[in-house]
Amino acid sequence: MKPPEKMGPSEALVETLAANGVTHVFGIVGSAFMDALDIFPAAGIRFVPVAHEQGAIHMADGYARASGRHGVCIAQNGPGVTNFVTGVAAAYWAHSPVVFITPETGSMTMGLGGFQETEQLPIFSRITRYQGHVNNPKRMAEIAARCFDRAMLEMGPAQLNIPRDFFYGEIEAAIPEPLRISPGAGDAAALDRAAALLAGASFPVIIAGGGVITAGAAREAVALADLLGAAVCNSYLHNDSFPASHALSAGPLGYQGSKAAMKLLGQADVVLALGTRLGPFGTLPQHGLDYWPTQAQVVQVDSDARMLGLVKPISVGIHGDARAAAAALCERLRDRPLTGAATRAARLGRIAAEKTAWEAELAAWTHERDPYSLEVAAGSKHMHPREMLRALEKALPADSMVSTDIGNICSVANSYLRFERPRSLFAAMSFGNCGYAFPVICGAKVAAPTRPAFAYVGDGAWGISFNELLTCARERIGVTVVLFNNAQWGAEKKNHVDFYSRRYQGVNLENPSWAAVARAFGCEGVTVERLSDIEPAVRAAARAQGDGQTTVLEMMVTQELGDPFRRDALAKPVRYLAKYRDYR
Ligand SMILES: Cc1ncc(C[n+]2csc(CCOP(=O)(O)OP(=O)(O)O)c2C)c(N)n1
Ligand SMILES: [Mg+2]
Repeated sequence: MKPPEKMGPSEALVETLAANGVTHVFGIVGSAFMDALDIFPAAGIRFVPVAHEQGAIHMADGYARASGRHGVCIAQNGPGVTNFVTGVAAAYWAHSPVVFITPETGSMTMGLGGFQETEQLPIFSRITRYQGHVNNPKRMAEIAARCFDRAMLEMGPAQLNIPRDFFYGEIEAAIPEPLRISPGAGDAAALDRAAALLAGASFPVIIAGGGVITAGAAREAVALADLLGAAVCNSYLHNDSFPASHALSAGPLGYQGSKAAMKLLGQADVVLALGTRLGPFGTLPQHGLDYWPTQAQVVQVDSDARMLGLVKPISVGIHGDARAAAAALCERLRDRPLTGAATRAARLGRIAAEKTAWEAELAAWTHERDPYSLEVAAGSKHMHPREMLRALEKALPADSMVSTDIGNICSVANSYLRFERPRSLFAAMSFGNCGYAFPVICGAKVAAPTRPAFAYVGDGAWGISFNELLTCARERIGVTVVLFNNAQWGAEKKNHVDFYSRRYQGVNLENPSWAAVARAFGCEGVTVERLSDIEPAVRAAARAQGDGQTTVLEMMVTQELGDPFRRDALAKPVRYLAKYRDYR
């Protein structure tokens, strides 16, 4: 660390950002932090002005997920900061190392009910990994640096809260070196026990989770799978945790996931859950398959010790980094006799057969077959969502990044999203907020400007998020929005169909021409009516990204709906009062 020198607190903050490699900060300008903003350019930091602070925090999230570096955003105290809330919660559950800077009412008026005053720490207390409060301007660099360290250490959002008068003054400060600490491979005895279980397995299966992505463990996961001859399932919405073209890749578990993956997991006698918390939603029965192998021995590796054994019972818990742990397991297994070796050929045959069967089923599954879907699709000229998603999958350029929103069609897309490398899929994770995908892909594109970038968004969720088209046009961020226009909040309508005798409330949408709206914003907008138009439209939109041009591809699809999100969480209505008798 360099010796302390005289500087202003704004300089201490900006120097700390620079020391952590920050080159982009998303936000909306505000008087509270103008003294620091003023010197961003001199520190090599581009301020990316957005349309809404929720967009800024989602962009920081997408930036972090695409790059593996910190995503950073800033907002005006009070309303600017409260606009961050949903995005912070989303980043928390996406395990995204974002640092969000929250200037606060001045220290001399706090508590007096002045302008734009609210207590900014309690609001975020349950959705952050760390909250740093600058309680004295002399501590600006120290506390800012700690936010950056903790966001990486715990893979989640850190808040940097700064009373706005603390940007001014004269201090002596030293800028701390970033601390990057890895938990390592984990306890040696636990690794030994895990290796023994895996060596004795006759049908080992690996679940590759988000930890494989954040730890950069792709190569180690492949090596371990090859060594064991184990099928590899992606944990829910982490379809980029293992290369899809690999012979051992079985596809994603969870909602609208791969039947091959679920059937193979169902046969496992030993499961290695590598870098996954085995979240409750991602392990629910799907396609009528209750696939979790309750008799299997489970080895779980997670860098957050609190996740070990939390959701599913485990035999061995390893508190470690997915990459280091996978490498340590490879080392222990390399020259060891493996029970599964005798049946390796049969197992590989089984894996190939399950995948072929699932592919054939998917190819034939061109539309939904429930009575509601058949009815609404019968008279429609629009595309079936599944056929449209298949055509999209084929049209996506190599090395594309895709973000997905929360909605019925986005969820069905899970079966049609395959990736060869990590940091390619940015789904709205467990927080599940509609409006996530578009700003997130904008942030990802800023981080990885040469990669083709696509956001899959339903028309309802689009209404929440399309304001960031302004940012795309103003800042020349070129992404492609694939907008599913089915004129409904489909995922929720599905519940009306299944549980509420089709008594629709607030689910039908009257849309403008979204393609025309995009053009009015200074972006490109194209209405896509036919399957054969998808590939040329995707190609043209991807090319335009290179010129900083954003395109909205408005896909006209039928109103049919895939299996619901939460069959587990709903029940047929029961009414007791005469007044509500008909509502059953
Ligand atoms: C911010 C937010 N509000 C409401 C919901 C509840 N919700 C979940 S899915 C959904 C419908 C999504 O509709 P759309 O985006 O049109 O996609 P579709 O289901 O039609 O494919 C809603 C309203 C949510 N998840 N997030
Ligand atoms: Mg919709």
